[in-house]
Amino acid sequence: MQKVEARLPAFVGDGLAQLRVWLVQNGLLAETARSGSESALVKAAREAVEAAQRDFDQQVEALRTAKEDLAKDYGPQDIFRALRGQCTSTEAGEYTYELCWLAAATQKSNKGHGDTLMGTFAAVDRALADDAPRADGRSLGSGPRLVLRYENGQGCWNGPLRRTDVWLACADKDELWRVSEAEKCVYRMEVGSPAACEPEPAPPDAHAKDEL
Ligand code: MAN
Repeated sequence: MQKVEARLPAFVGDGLAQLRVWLVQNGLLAETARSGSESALVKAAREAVEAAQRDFDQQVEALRTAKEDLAKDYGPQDIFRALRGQCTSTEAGEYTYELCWLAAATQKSNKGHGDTLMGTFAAVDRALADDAPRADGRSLGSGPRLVLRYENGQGCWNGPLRRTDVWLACADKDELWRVSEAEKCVYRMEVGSPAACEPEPAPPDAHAKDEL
């Protein structure tokens, strides 16, 4: 007799459920159908279909997440992709301010009053800075700078949703230099980061994504 293993088909997904169908079909597993109840073969087949559907749904979800990630703006030459998920913070008076790259900006009370969302990452922008140089080097200086826009933060009492502009300057390490609130609930973070030292981006190439 031919060895059973030699005839086994290759199963994908939930191999166990498919193996049971195959065993029943090949007379190796009893199909004990009671009247009115689902036969073993039908049950195994249904379970195999359900398992394959679950696999398929997971793949579709993984594809959706990957596509969403590809469509996200990680800045010129994708410089912020590697920083995603990392945070930097600074203490200032009654608050500690935290910037999480491409995620959230948060104002944390040092007096135990809880956290306030200052905005979540929305876009990479560019704007002109015109700041005086500082002795410690922690200045945006003047010229075009990358600005990360964080929007839709916690509602301001009697006002709009909080939002934060994160101005970037080239520096040796990621450091949140200072935070100001010139207009109520509109914050400005000045941040030094090696990510801002990248050379000027090449003009957008319409075909770049197609070639991936
Ligand atoms: C809190 C902080 C401040 C903000 C006020 C607005 O005190 O988030 O930054 O100006 O709320 O009421």
